[in-house]
Amino acid sequence: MRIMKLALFVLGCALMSGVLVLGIEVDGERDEGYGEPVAVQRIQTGFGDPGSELDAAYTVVSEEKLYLMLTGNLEPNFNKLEIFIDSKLGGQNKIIATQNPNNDNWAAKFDGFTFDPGFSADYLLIVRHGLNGTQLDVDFAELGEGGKGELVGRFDPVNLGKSGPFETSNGLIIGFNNTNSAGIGSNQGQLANQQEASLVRTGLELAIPLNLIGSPRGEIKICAMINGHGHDYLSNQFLGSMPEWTRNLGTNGQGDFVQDSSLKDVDLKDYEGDQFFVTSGPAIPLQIVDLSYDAESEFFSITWASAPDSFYTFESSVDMMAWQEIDDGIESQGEETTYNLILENKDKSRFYRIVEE
Ligand SMILES: [Ca+2]
Ligand SMILES: [Ca+2]
Ligand SMILES: [Ca+2]
Ligand SMILES: [Ca+2]
Repeated sequence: MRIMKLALFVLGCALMSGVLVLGIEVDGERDEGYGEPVAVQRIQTGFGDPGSELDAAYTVVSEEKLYLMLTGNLEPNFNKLEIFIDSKLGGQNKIIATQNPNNDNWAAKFDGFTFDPGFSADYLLIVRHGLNGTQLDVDFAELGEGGKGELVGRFDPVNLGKSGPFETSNGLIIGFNNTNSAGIGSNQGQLANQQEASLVRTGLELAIPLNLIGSPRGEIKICAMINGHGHDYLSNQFLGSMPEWTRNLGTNGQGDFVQDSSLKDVDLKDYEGDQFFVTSGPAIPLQIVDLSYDAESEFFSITWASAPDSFYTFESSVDMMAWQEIDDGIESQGEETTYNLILENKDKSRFYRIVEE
Protein backbone atom coordinates (compact mmCIF):
# COMPACT_ATOMS: atom_id res chain seq x y z
CA MET A 1 0.00 0.00 0.00
CA ARG A 2 1.18 3.42 -0.88
CA ILE A 3 1.99 5.65 1.98
CA MET A 4 -0.13 8.70 1.70
CA LYS A 5 1.23 12.11 2.28
CA LEU A 6 -1.74 13.54 3.99
CA ALA A 7 -1.08 16.50 6.17
CA LEU A 8 -3.85 17.29 8.53
CA PHE A 9 -3.29 20.69 9.86
CA VAL A 10 -6.24 22.16 11.53
CA LEU A 11 -6.66 25.70 12.56
CA GLY A 12 -9.12 27.09 14.96
CA CYS A 13 -10.44 30.49 14.04
CA ALA A 14 -11.63 31.74 17.32
CA LEU A 15 -13.67 34.83 17.89
CA MET A 16 -11.86 35.91 20.97
CA SER A 17 -13.35 38.34 23.35
CA GLY A 18 -11.13 41.37 23.27
CA VAL A 19 -12.36 42.78 26.53
CA LEU A 20 -9.78 42.95 29.22
CA VAL A 21 -11.23 44.04 32.47
CA LEU A 22 -9.05 45.94 34.78
CA GLY A 23 -10.07 47.56 37.97
CA ILE A 24 -13.72 46.69 38.36
CA GLU A 25 -14.54 46.98 42.02
CA VAL A 26 -17.96 45.78 43.12
CA ASP A 27 -18.91 48.79 45.21
CA GLY A 28 -22.06 50.18 43.57
CA GLU A 29 -20.11 52.74 41.59
CA ARG A 30 -19.75 52.42 37.83
CA ASP A 31 -16.16 51.79 36.71
CA GLU A 32 -14.67 52.94 33.41
CA GLY A 33 -14.20 49.28 32.44
CA TYR A 34 -17.91 48.94 31.75
CA GLY A 35 -17.77 51.23 28.74
CA GLU A 36 -21.03 52.20 27.07
CA PRO A 37 -24.43 51.19 28.48
CA VAL A 38 -26.23 48.20 26.97
CA ALA A 39 -29.62 49.72 27.87
CA VAL A 40 -30.72 53.24 28.81
CA GLN A 41 -34.00 54.29 30.40
CA ARG A 42 -36.37 56.10 28.05
CA ILE A 43 -39.12 57.19 30.43
CA GLN A 44 -39.42 59.01 33.73
CA THR A 45 -40.23 57.01 36.82
CA GLY A 46 -43.61 56.61 38.49
CA PHE A 47 -41.94 55.55 41.74
CA GLY A 48 -40.57 58.94 42.88
CA ASP A 49 -37.38 60.97 42.45
CA PRO A 50 -35.30 60.18 44.31
CA GLY A 51 -37.28 57.02 44.90
CA SER A 52 -36.90 54.10 42.57
CA GLU A 53 -35.51 54.44 39.06
CA LEU A 54 -33.44 52.39 36.62
CA ASP A 55 -31.21 54.77 34.65
CA ALA A 56 -29.00 52.44 32.62
CA ALA A 57 -27.44 48.98 32.47
CA TYR A 58 -23.81 48.01 31.91
CA THR A 59 -22.25 44.58 31.58
CA VAL A 60 -18.86 42.99 31.28
CA VAL A 61 -18.06 39.29 31.18
CA SER A 62 -14.61 38.46 32.44
CA GLU A 63 -12.85 35.69 34.29
CA GLU A 64 -15.97 33.54 34.46
CA LYS A 65 -18.07 36.27 36.01
CA LEU A 66 -20.85 38.47 34.68
CA TYR A 67 -20.40 42.00 36.01
CA LEU A 68 -23.70 43.86 35.97
CA MET A 69 -24.14 47.51 36.89
CA LEU A 70 -27.65 48.96 37.09
CA THR A 71 -27.45 52.67 37.77
CA GLY A 72 -30.30 54.37 39.58
CA ASN A 73 -32.03 54.23 42.93
CA LEU A 74 -34.08 51.84 45.00
CA GLU A 75 -36.38 53.23 47.68
CA PRO A 76 -35.45 51.94 51.16
CA ASN A 77 -38.95 50.55 51.77
CA PHE A 78 -38.23 46.97 50.64
CA ASN A 79 -39.44 47.63 47.13
CA LYS A 80 -37.94 44.94 44.92
CA LEU A 81 -35.36 45.26 42.20
CA GLU A 82 -35.96 42.04 40.28
CA ILE A 83 -33.45 40.77 37.77
CA PHE A 84 -34.51 37.84 35.61
CA ILE A 85 -31.73 36.11 33.69
CA ASP A 86 -32.11 34.03 30.53
CA SER A 87 -28.77 32.29 30.22
CA LYS A 88 -29.54 28.77 29.04
CA LEU A 89 -31.91 26.80 26.83
CA GLY A 90 -35.43 26.26 28.12
CA GLY A 91 -36.88 28.25 30.98
CA GLN A 92 -40.13 30.13 31.34
CA ASN A 93 -41.50 32.73 28.95
CA LYS A 94 -44.61 32.70 31.11
CA ILE A 95 -44.13 32.26 34.83
CA ILE A 96 -46.04 29.34 36.31
CA ALA A 97 -46.10 29.54 40.10
CA THR A 98 -46.31 25.82 40.76
CA GLN A 99 -43.17 25.20 38.70
CA ASN A 100 -40.91 27.48 40.74
CA PRO A 101 -39.48 27.91 44.19
CA ASN A 102 -41.51 30.55 46.02
CA ASN A 103 -38.86 32.28 48.11
CA ASP A 104 -40.02 35.69 49.31
CA ASN A 105 -43.42 34.74 47.77
CA TRP A 106 -42.30 36.00 44.35
CA ALA A 107 -43.55 33.06 42.27
CA ALA A 108 -47.12 33.21 43.59
CA LYS A 109 -47.25 36.88 42.66
CA PHE A 110 -45.69 36.41 39.21
CA ASP A 111 -48.02 33.54 38.31
CA GLY A 112 -49.10 34.13 34.70
CA PHE A 113 -46.71 37.03 34.05
CA THR A 114 -45.33 36.85 30.49
CA PHE A 115 -42.01 38.10 29.11
CA ASP A 116 -41.33 39.27 25.58
CA PRO A 117 -40.94 36.58 22.89
CA GLY A 118 -37.33 35.43 22.87
CA PHE A 119 -36.94 35.63 26.63
CA SER A 120 -37.31 32.50 28.75
CA ALA A 121 -36.19 33.13 32.32
CA ASP A 122 -33.88 30.68 34.06
CA TYR A 123 -32.80 32.58 37.18
CA LEU A 124 -34.02 35.44 39.36
CA LEU A 125 -32.20 37.82 41.65
CA ILE A 126 -34.20 39.93 44.08
CA VAL A 127 -32.56 42.93 45.76
CA ARG A 128 -34.36 45.00 48.40
CA HIS A 129 -33.41 47.29 51.26
CA GLY A 130 -35.03 49.12 54.15
CA LEU A 131 -34.78 50.14 57.82
CA ASN A 132 -33.01 53.37 56.84
CA GLY A 133 -30.76 51.42 54.54
CA THR A 134 -29.32 49.25 57.33
CA GLN A 135 -30.67 46.06 55.80
CA LEU A 136 -29.80 45.01 52.26
CA ASP A 137 -31.16 41.63 51.18
CA VAL A 138 -30.37 39.44 48.20
CA ASP A 139 -32.46 36.46 47.12
CA PHE A 140 -31.42 34.07 44.40
CA ALA A 141 -33.69 31.54 42.69
CA GLU A 142 -33.15 28.91 40.08
CA LEU A 143 -36.42 28.74 38.18
CA GLY A 144 -38.15 25.50 37.34
CA GLU A 145 -39.45 22.51 39.24
CA GLY A 146 -36.87 21.40 41.77
CA GLY A 147 -35.10 24.74 41.51
CA LYS A 148 -33.88 26.26 44.74
CA GLY A 149 -34.66 29.78 45.86
CA GLU A 150 -33.60 31.47 49.09
CA LEU A 151 -32.19 34.48 50.85
CA VAL A 152 -28.46 34.32 50.12
CA GLY A 153 -27.25 37.48 51.80
CA ARG A 154 -28.21 40.16 54.31
CA PHE A 155 -25.89 43.10 54.82
CA ASP A 156 -25.76 46.33 56.77
CA PRO A 157 -23.97 48.83 54.51
CA VAL A 158 -24.71 51.77 56.85
CA ASN A 159 -23.09 50.37 59.96
CA LEU A 160 -20.31 48.69 58.01
CA GLY A 161 -19.62 52.11 56.53
CA LYS A 162 -19.17 50.83 52.97
CA SER A 163 -21.22 50.08 49.89
CA GLY A 164 -19.45 46.83 49.03
CA PRO A 165 -18.14 44.40 48.10
CA PHE A 166 -20.36 42.00 50.04
CA GLU A 167 -20.31 38.28 49.28
CA THR A 168 -23.42 36.13 49.51
CA SER A 169 -23.55 32.50 50.64
CA ASN A 170 -23.63 31.30 47.02
CA GLY A 171 -20.68 33.36 45.82
CA LEU A 172 -22.42 36.40 44.37
CA ILE A 173 -20.73 39.70 45.05
CA ILE A 174 -22.85 42.79 45.50
CA GLY A 175 -22.20 46.51 45.82
CA PHE A 176 -24.95 49.02 46.45
CA ASN A 177 -24.73 52.81 46.45
CA ASN A 178 -28.07 54.58 46.64
CA THR A 179 -26.84 58.19 46.59
CA ASN A 180 -27.85 59.19 43.06
CA SER A 181 -29.84 62.43 42.95
CA ALA A 182 -29.75 63.01 39.19
CA GLY A 183 -30.62 60.85 36.19
CA ILE A 184 -34.22 60.65 35.09
CA GLY A 185 -37.05 62.66 36.62
CA SER A 186 -40.48 61.72 37.87
CA ASN A 187 -42.95 63.05 35.32
CA GLN A 188 -44.33 59.57 35.09
CA GLY A 189 -44.15 58.06 31.63
CA GLN A 190 -42.81 61.16 29.88
CA LEU A 191 -39.61 60.84 27.86
CA ALA A 192 -36.51 60.88 30.03
CA ASN A 193 -33.30 62.72 29.28
CA GLN A 194 -31.23 59.74 28.19
CA GLN A 195 -28.00 61.66 28.37
CA GLU A 196 -28.66 62.44 32.02
CA ALA A 197 -29.57 58.79 32.56
CA SER A 198 -26.25 57.70 31.03
CA LEU A 199 -24.29 59.98 33.34
CA VAL A 200 -25.47 58.33 36.57
CA ARG A 201 -22.54 56.59 38.23
CA THR A 202 -24.12 54.80 41.20
CA GLY A 203 -26.59 52.04 41.90
CA LEU A 204 -26.50 48.26 42.13
CA GLU A 205 -23.40 46.39 41.06
CA LEU A 206 -23.08 42.61 40.91
CA ALA A 207 -20.46 40.04 40.05
CA ILE A 208 -22.31 36.85 39.17
CA PRO A 209 -20.19 33.69 38.80
CA LEU A 210 -21.14 32.18 35.45
CA ASN A 211 -21.37 28.72 36.98
CA LEU A 212 -24.23 30.01 39.09
CA ILE A 213 -26.28 30.71 35.96
CA GLY A 214 -25.59 27.58 33.95
CA SER A 215 -22.09 28.48 32.69
CA PRO A 216 -23.49 30.25 29.61
CA ARG A 217 -21.53 30.56 26.40
CA GLY A 218 -22.90 33.07 23.95
CA GLU A 219 -25.66 35.52 24.75
CA ILE A 220 -27.04 36.30 28.19
CA LYS A 221 -30.39 38.13 28.34
CA ILE A 222 -31.48 40.18 31.32
CA CYS A 223 -34.87 41.66 32.22
CA ALA A 224 -34.67 44.08 35.16
CA MET A 225 -37.67 45.76 36.79
CA ILE A 226 -38.71 47.56 39.95
CA ASN A 227 -41.69 46.15 41.79
CA GLY A 228 -43.56 46.97 44.98
CA HIS A 229 -42.62 45.41 48.31
CA GLY A 230 -45.17 42.59 47.85
CA HIS A 231 -44.03 41.71 44.28
CA ASP A 232 -47.49 42.75 43.12
CA TYR A 233 -47.31 46.37 42.04
CA LEU A 234 -44.97 46.94 39.09
CA SER A 235 -43.47 50.35 38.40
CA ASN A 236 -42.84 51.60 34.85
CA GLN A 237 -39.09 51.12 35.38
CA PHE A 238 -37.81 48.27 33.25
CA LEU A 239 -34.55 47.69 31.37
CA GLY A 240 -34.86 47.35 28.40
CA SER A 241 -37.09 50.35 28.71
CA MET A 242 -40.83 50.63 28.45
CA PRO A 243 -42.08 52.93 25.65
CA GLU A 244 -43.08 56.57 26.13
CA TRP A 245 -46.27 57.22 28.13
CA THR A 246 -46.06 53.96 30.04
CA ARG A 247 -47.32 54.58 33.56
CA ASN A 248 -46.83 52.23 36.50
CA LEU A 249 -48.19 48.83 35.52
CA GLY A 250 -49.51 48.09 38.99
CA THR A 251 -50.95 44.63 39.53
CA ASN A 252 -53.13 44.42 36.44
CA GLY A 253 -51.14 46.40 33.87
CA GLN A 254 -53.57 49.31 34.27
CA GLY A 255 -51.89 50.89 37.28
CA ASP A 256 -54.31 49.46 39.85
CA PHE A 257 -53.40 47.60 42.99
CA VAL A 258 -55.45 44.43 43.15
CA GLN A 259 -55.44 42.69 46.51
CA ASP A 260 -54.48 39.00 46.49
CA SER A 261 -53.92 38.95 42.75
CA SER A 262 -50.94 37.85 40.72
CA LEU A 263 -49.42 39.81 37.83
CA LYS A 264 -51.19 37.47 35.38
CA ASP A 265 -52.55 40.31 33.23
CA VAL A 266 -49.08 41.69 32.49
CA ASP A 267 -47.66 40.53 29.16
CA LEU A 268 -44.52 42.36 28.08
CA LYS A 269 -45.21 41.76 24.41
CA ASP A 270 -48.07 44.28 24.79
CA TYR A 271 -45.38 46.96 25.29
CA GLU A 272 -43.37 48.17 22.31
CA GLY A 273 -39.77 46.98 22.20
CA ASP A 274 -37.92 44.36 24.18
CA GLN A 275 -38.12 44.74 27.93
CA PHE A 276 -34.84 42.90 28.20
CA PHE A 277 -31.27 43.56 27.12
CA VAL A 278 -28.62 41.27 25.74
CA THR A 279 -25.00 40.93 26.66
CA SER A 280 -22.54 38.68 24.93
CA GLY A 281 -21.16 35.94 27.12
CA PRO A 282 -17.63 34.64 26.99
CA ALA A 283 -16.39 33.69 23.57
CA ILE A 284 -15.55 30.04 23.24
CA PRO A 285 -12.11 29.50 21.77
CA LEU A 286 -12.63 27.27 18.78
CA GLN A 287 -10.49 24.29 19.50
CA ILE A 288 -9.99 20.97 17.84
CA VAL A 289 -10.29 18.29 20.49
CA ASP A 290 -10.07 15.12 18.40
CA LEU A 291 -8.97 13.99 14.97
CA SER A 292 -8.94 10.59 13.40
CA TYR A 293 -8.12 9.31 9.95
CA ASP A 294 -8.23 5.79 8.66
CA ALA A 295 -6.06 5.39 5.57
CA GLU A 296 -7.76 2.19 4.47
CA SER A 297 -11.28 3.53 4.41
CA GLU A 298 -10.25 7.17 3.92
CA PHE A 299 -12.63 7.99 6.71
CA PHE A 300 -11.84 11.26 8.41
CA SER A 301 -13.40 12.53 11.59
CA ILE A 302 -12.87 15.81 13.37
CA THR A 303 -14.27 17.00 16.69
CA TRP A 304 -14.12 20.54 18.04
CA ALA A 305 -15.27 22.45 21.12
CA SER A 306 -18.39 24.23 19.95
CA ALA A 307 -20.98 26.66 21.20
CA PRO A 308 -24.60 25.55 21.46
CA ASP A 309 -26.86 27.11 18.79
CA SER A 310 -23.90 27.88 16.49
CA PHE A 311 -23.14 26.86 12.93
CA TYR A 312 -19.81 26.05 11.34
CA THR A 313 -18.11 25.87 7.96
CA PHE A 314 -15.51 23.22 7.16
CA GLU A 315 -12.85 24.35 4.68
CA SER A 316 -9.71 23.05 3.05
CA SER A 317 -6.69 24.62 1.42
CA VAL A 318 -3.51 23.50 -0.28
CA ASP A 319 -1.55 26.62 0.61
CA MET A 320 -3.40 28.17 3.56
CA MET A 321 -4.07 31.18 1.37
CA ALA A 322 -7.07 30.21 -0.68
CA TRP A 323 -9.69 28.24 1.22
CA GLN A 324 -12.36 26.10 -0.31
CA GLU A 325 -15.58 25.28 1.40
CA ILE A 326 -16.23 21.60 1.90
CA ASP A 327 -19.44 22.02 3.84
CA ASP A 328 -21.30 24.79 5.60
CA GLY A 329 -24.25 25.16 7.92
CA ILE A 330 -22.86 22.42 10.15
CA GLU A 331 -25.07 22.63 13.19
CA SER A 332 -23.53 22.56 16.63
CA GLN A 333 -24.12 19.33 18.53
CA GLY A 334 -23.61 21.10 21.86
CA GLU A 335 -20.35 21.57 23.67
CA GLU A 336 -18.61 19.36 21.13
CA THR A 337 -19.35 18.79 17.49
CA THR A 338 -18.07 15.96 15.30
CA TYR A 339 -17.94 16.02 11.52
CA ASN A 340 -17.17 12.97 9.41
CA LEU A 341 -16.29 12.67 5.78
CA ILE A 342 -14.52 10.52 3.23
CA LEU A 343 -11.50 12.42 2.02
CA GLU A 344 -10.89 12.98 -1.64
CA ASN A 345 -7.63 13.94 -3.33
CA LYS A 346 -5.93 12.11 -0.56
CA ASP A 347 -2.64 12.02 -2.39
CA LYS A 348 -2.23 15.74 -1.86
CA SER A 349 -1.27 17.55 1.29
CA ARG A 350 -4.06 19.65 2.54
CA PHE A 351 -4.92 21.91 5.40
CA TYR A 352 -8.30 21.97 7.04
CA ARG A 353 -10.02 24.45 9.26
CA ILE A 354 -13.31 25.03 11.03
CA VAL A 355 -14.85 28.49 10.91
CA GLU A 356 -17.69 29.64 13.11
CA GLU A 357 -20.46 31.20 11.00
CA1 LIG B 1 -17.63 49.64 40.85
CA1 LIG C 1 -33.70 30.32 29.08
CA1 LIG D 1 -33.56 60.76 39.32
CA1 LIG E 1 -42.23 44.29 24.81
